[in-house]
Amino acid sequence: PEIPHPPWRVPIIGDIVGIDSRRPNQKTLHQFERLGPIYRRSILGAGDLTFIGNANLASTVLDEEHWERYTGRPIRGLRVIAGDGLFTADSSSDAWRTGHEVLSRGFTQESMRTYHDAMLETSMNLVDHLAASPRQNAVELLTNRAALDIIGKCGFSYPFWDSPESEVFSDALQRSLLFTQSASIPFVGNFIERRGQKQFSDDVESLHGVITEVMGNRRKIRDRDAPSGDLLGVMMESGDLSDAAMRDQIITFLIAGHETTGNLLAFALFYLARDAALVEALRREREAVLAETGTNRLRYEDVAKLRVTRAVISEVLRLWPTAPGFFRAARCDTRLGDFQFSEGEWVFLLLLAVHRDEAVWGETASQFDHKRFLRKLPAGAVYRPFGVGPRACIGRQFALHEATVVISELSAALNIGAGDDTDTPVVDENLTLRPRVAATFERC
Ligand code: MNH
Repeated sequence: PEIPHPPWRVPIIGDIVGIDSRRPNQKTLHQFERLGPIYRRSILGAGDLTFIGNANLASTVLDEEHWERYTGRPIRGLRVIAGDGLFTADSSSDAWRTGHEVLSRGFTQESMRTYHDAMLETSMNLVDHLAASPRQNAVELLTNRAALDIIGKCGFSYPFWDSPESEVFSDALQRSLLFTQSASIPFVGNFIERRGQKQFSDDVESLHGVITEVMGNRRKIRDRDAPSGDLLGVMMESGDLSDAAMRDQIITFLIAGHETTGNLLAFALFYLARDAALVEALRREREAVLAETGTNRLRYEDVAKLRVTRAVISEVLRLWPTAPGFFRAARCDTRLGDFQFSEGEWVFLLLLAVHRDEAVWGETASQFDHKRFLRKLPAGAVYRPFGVGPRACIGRQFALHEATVVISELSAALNIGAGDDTDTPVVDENLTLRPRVAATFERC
């Protein structure tokens, strides 16, 4: 059988009708509704793009024996920015093997412990900023700033919060990720690429300028009080990475550690703003944990006990996986559902759809309900917001600890109100999913 394709195939050029270059992943989610859980666009000059969107097909391609991570076109596009950093390097390269081995040392329990206080401190900063004006129209900008500050401080001893580099970095990153996404879209992407090239080069230069600043700063403080267990510390001490390789890794971690978590926090605030009882539950849970210690400051080991807070975060990442999907390629000739794939053929697994599979999660699959994560997950669930396998997210524990700390601090300190009356956020895309969140905050 032939894999379904969207209607209105154009002679010679192929399946270009209905591509949404601004919100490609949300468009794909809707395509599955009419085309079924697998469909393909065949486009002149771009080849075949195959999308999969249910749990059953996902579990097939997540089997590492027959399928492997594939460096898709948007990822290759990122190499101009992130070189051979951990995210963009091919699995078979020395850059990936060395990078993975060295940087893993920055994510041990021991290192995670040393990051905790910086996460708390930034959370308090975020509370102050949210409470500073009665209404915030772009909460996502502040949560992204907080996430950049946290990865900057924990990874590289570089606090971004009050630094002018913060805005430079965020703006340049936001635009260049959008460019990378749009330019990698078949057909329309070629026009976008030509139009945006100059701005993109400028942005890449700004990003690299910030990295020079971060490295210079770290070298200065190195002799005084270098926290040797942080990401830059483990890279410098290993002696295995050239300066160029370190730059690639720094920019990779500032990017990977910033947008995904910052957007997750904004999504969480969207739902908390609409459920005062849930906020109350988070406060009670926190008070119970703190009562055992007799202080009002969360310690590292307290965070794992915040089960409801953690369930909120898990549910946000189910409904809105901020990294909305990833690529897999066939290692050999193999079957996927009813279809035959040859070695090297690839698919894009849309987590955004897989996480909403009604056959697994029931008919309320598209609604927010954190209680799902207080029970055993349903049979057949494929829940992989951080990927899986050797190329899974190296920052998973970091992100979950961070998000739990931030959400716990915010919900304890602030009453949160919705800034509009929608029950679904408007979500922009720039490789990650980014909600527009308006909300009101007051200290309680
Ligand atoms: Mn993260 C890879 C999701 C936070 C650093 N990350 C991935 C992948 C997913 C992902 C999915 C695999 C993508 C693929 O297979 O192509 N990451 C997330 C999400 C969050 C997140 C949803 C937050 C929420 N990631 C972080 C943080 C850091 C980080 C925080 C750093 C501190 N992630 C990475 C790196 C990779 C990665 C580095 C690439 C790992 C590799 O390929 O070896």
